[in-house]
Amino acid sequence: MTDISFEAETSAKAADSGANASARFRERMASAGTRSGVVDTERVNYLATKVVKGLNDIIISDRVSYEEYNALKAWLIRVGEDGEWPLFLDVWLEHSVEEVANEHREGSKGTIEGPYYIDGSPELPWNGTIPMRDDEPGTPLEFAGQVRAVDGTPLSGAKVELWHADDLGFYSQFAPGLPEWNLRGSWTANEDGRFEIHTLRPAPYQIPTDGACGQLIEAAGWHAWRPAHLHFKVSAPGYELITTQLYFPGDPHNDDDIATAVKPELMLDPHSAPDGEGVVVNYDFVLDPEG
Ligand code: MBD
Ligand code: FE
Repeated sequence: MTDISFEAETSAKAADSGANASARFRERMASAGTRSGVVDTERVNYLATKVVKGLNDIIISDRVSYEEYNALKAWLIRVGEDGEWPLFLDVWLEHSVEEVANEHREGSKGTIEGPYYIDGSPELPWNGTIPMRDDEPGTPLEFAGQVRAVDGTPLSGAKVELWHADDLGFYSQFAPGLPEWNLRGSWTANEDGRFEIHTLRPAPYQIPTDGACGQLIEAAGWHAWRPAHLHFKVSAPGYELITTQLYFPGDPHNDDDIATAVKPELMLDPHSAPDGEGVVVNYDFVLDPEG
């Protein structure tokens, strides 16, 4: 057994996590092809005009001063320096983009991806254990379920990707000192579309407080908390991939998630494990056909 030292992890700086999130996002956009992230001129003209006008309207109607304008300028510069554009956008805007994108779905509810997804996590059998350190702190969580189509067909071979923070609220590849794929894995559902995930129950999570986003939160008198959550991407050939998160009842931040990403359909119903060790929970994912 290795003794876990949290020293590296807890020395994590918002700017390091921000730099990682910015770099990972750029890589993904690059590998998604030349046209990804490109919007046609007419639409840019329409949307950018509307955004600029909206801000000008606020400045006039709320009589924004030079002090306030310069505070905003300084803050925006810092968001860039800290690499916190991914964090800022995903916390305060992505939920509306997700709402529009997933309105048509009849299957499981989606919610935001957030800034900490990494493609290509270790592939595990249908009932595998998530990669973790020998004495990874946390309560064991046995998460079982089935992937089905909206018509009820079990989706054999469906892929269930899970990523979550450790007990201190850090994500591997975004905080120092964590094994590369810690608490990240990809399960392949069995012939009946079933999977059994062995992991740990995540703890409530605070977004980095020492960077630009933390500065805004403090200046506005807000809080930095997200409720404890598990992130998923579930997919099968011929079906629309769903990105979602699941939550635990009773979390103090289920009703005031800073990222506005909680929905009633995403609440788990965990029970104590029969052997008294940890919790068990069941949740099925239902996918919409493509096209
Ligand atoms: C997270 O872990 C997260 O899920 C979101 C949406 C934003 C910041 C950190
Ligand atoms: Fe998260």
